[in-house]
Amino acid sequence: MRVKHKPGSIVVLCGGLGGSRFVDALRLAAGDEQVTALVNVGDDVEILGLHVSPDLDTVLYTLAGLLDEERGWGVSYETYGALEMAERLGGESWFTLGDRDLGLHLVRTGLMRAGRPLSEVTRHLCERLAVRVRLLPASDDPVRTVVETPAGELPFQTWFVGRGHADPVTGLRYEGAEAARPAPGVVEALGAADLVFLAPSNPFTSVLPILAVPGIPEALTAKHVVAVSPLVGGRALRGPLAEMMTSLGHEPGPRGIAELYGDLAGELVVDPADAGSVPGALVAPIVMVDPAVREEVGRAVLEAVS
Ligand code: FO1
Repeated sequence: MRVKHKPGSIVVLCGGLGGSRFVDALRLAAGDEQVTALVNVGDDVEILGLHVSPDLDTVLYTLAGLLDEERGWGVSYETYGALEMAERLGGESWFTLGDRDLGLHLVRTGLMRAGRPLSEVTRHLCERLAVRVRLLPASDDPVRTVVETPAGELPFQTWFVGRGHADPVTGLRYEGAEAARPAPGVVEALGAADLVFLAPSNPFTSVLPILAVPGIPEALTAKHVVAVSPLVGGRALRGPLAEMMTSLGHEPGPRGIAELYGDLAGELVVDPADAGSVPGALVAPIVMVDPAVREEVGRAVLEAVS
């Protein structure tokens, strides 16, 4: 069942698994053509000479029905022959790239080396995988999240995957953001949006790196912006967000999320488990691990905000 009051166009600022599932929920409820995903590139990394865009790929694989849902990244039914060979030959193997996933990185990197920007390459990949939701990287310019820890500054994937996010986070910065420009279509999509969501993604590593690109926050002023809490019952469904909030001096719960986004979001949606935690917050079920409940979640969130 589709939503009764279908909003015009919806833009979702997102990254990671929570963001991908939310984009999936919204497009199931409102229709693929209504939804644009504005995706974080701060997690991007070069591995074995290939450009890897984990957040774009998680959204792409989720919408194409290819995601390894259990693991939350990469392609299901993967094999690892290429990585095993690379390791044997002394190549990088700390970042697990499966054979099918590598196929995508080879194509993306080839097109980028031929001079095509990430946004154009992403459009090509969507077309080939029959993904009709519009996927836009926040920027075609490099923006890289750097994590400050007691062990020093670490590139995001070194901190997250290489060191298992064990180092406490004392700060973050988004390298390159100041000089980055929004990718083509980003400002226009936000300008045309009837509704903008800050997805239930990690704010520090997924949403704020998007908002660090000059021109993007400005395009949000006077828009109906709704944040969806990435915490349920004080915990992230996955990942180190609650620990990060604590080490960065924020309350690890929906109230901390509301304070963090401040005036940027006019409304906050929280799960029924957190009803009453933030005065005025809208309540809708936001746990959407199971693909079978996503349409219902998308519908409930859209009903709550319209
Ligand atoms: N996460 C891991 O914990 N270990 C990995 O080896 C790993 C490989 C990987 C390869 C491709 C990809 O698209 C994502 C991958 N991820 C891996 C997930 C990724 O590091 C994070 O989920 C995101 O960057 C955080 O949103």
